[in-house]
Amino acid sequence: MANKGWSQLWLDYEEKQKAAGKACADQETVEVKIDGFNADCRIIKSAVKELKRALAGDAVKVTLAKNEKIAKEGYVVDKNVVSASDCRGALYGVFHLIRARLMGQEYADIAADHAPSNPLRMMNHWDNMDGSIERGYSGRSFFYVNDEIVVDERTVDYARFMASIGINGIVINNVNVKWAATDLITTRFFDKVKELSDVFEDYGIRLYLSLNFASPIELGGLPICDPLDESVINWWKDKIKEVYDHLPNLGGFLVKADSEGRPGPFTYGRTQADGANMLGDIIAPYGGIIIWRCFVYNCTQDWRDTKTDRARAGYDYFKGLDGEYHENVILQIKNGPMDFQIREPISPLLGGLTKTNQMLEVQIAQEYTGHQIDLCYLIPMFKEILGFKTYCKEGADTVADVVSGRTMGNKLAGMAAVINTGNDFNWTGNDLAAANLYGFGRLAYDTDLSAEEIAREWVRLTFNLDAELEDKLVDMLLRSREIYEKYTSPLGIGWMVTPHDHYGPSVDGYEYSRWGTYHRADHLGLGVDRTDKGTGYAQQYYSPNAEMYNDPNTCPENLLLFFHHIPYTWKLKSGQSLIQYIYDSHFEGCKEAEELAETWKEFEGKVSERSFANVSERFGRQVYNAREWRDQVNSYFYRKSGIEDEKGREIY
Ligand code: GCV
Repeated sequence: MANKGWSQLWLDYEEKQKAAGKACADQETVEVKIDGFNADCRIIKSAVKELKRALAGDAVKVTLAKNEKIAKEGYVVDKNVVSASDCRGALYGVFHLIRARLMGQEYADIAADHAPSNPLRMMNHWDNMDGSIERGYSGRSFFYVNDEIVVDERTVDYARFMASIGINGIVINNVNVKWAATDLITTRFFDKVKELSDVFEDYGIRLYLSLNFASPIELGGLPICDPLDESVINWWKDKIKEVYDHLPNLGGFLVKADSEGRPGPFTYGRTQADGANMLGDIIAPYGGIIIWRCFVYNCTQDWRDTKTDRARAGYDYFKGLDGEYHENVILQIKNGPMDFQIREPISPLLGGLTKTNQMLEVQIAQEYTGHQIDLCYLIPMFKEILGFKTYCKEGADTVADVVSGRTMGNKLAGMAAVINTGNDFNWTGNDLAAANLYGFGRLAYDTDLSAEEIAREWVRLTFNLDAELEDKLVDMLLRSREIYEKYTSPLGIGWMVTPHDHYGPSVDGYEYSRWGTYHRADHLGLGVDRTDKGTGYAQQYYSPNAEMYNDPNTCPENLLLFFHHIPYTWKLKSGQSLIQYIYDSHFEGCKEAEELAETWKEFEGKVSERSFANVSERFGRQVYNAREWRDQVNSYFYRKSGIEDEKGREIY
């Protein structure tokens, strides 16, 4: 599909047909019978189109059957019959059938019965209207060029990819809503947003917009945006009516307020609930929802202040308002209390809130995990997050339970990812980073899938490898997160990255800054004391997690430095001292990154030349990066501690 100018990712039907020896695949061989669904439904039409393209060459009759007993957006597939109670479910079932065929299953063996784990399965774009992407590592935006919205064939392919992995909501603009993006809710852009929303609707996807909380000032000319002020409320009422007159299918708004310089209710002495509920009440009659982010913290901290702890902020600001948020408001909570580090504990707000709709936010854009240069398959991390036992309730208390709505019976619940796409040929910068794009959607739809199952599916759908190479690639993906962790910041402490850019090492880069992201290394040890004697963050968890984290002897070692200030001579369970662990893990991680690059050489001639070249170039940069990290971290801690490497290796 190279002639299109962009890859077909895991839906490259032509390649698969070629690989299966069906060179001139004929769509006419595929017959689709519609039983009980409205054949004019736009989603059903997309499903039929997709079946014909994907299965071309198969002499098959597929039936799409309506069955009211099947769960919302779920499906049953039995050989060549796809049943569902709604059109989205039918489309997902169709993609299941296609997946099974592309992975080599015969119709006679295809059997599936699935209901989505999460009601909301969303992608968040941090695309700006000038075409740049905040934390984007895959080229420019494919939604915007020079402050104009683009809707073209690529947009349609994008919607197909998202539907194929079960995504049902997409936020099309950056949460930092600035400049032209504020105008997305004005006549300047309504027609184009509507066009985009129609493309999404064809694939069962709702379009959402990020909202500028200061719109009453910036668009309305009001002097304030106080959520309890009558004139502000009236302005929003008129505005939201106007928006829905033009965009009747809009899902709602995502709001970043009082965060990193963005406007919000705090300016007027109001709470986060005041802001969210005001918008929620106004949008409710239109069936819209307000997704309110909990990424609220003081980003003007004095590094000498050891009592203020950024990790505490989300819980401190939001827990006290539990139960005050209205029914169509949902809080979106980052997986960790800091900011998408390679390892962090789980945010104590997840499950800490017991009377509030909540959803999980993760980041597949690799801001802190290698910029889609370094290989870092994130699904194992997401599995850990979902599997975390919060102890918020007897039974059904994991993060997966909480964010699916099972724990507290919420209808509004789910998962969102900050997306890793751009207009690069391969969409994700590194061909292998598409595993995270694919994997997030599959996991959000079915949180029981394992990281390995997802990796294998993606590998098999994307490439045509023999069993041995398939195993190798799956293994590379599965090991990649730990490898990245080993050569970067140790044992949960995070950061140590080049300020602002966030790629490459700078151990003290954020140490004396205002962002609240300190490692607190001195000549005796490192780590942040977040125990009851320190910042008290550990106490934000339920028992027994609180006690477990509070004690360095029971704290999981991979989070030791997040919760404790530990001497370099501290003995880890392996018998190694902390300083020796730092040296060893950095040498090891770097060596393993070199091995990944070496193993990739075996794929030459087995994947397309383009893929081979793309990934080889990335591995070259990863190895360079890993060496930089190893040398900078090791020499920093050698100089600080004055303790020699037991193994006598050269530390620069
Ligand atoms: C969109 C981090 C990133 C910012 C991002 C912010 C957020 O701080 O570095 O680029 O802003 O998170 O999630 O709002």
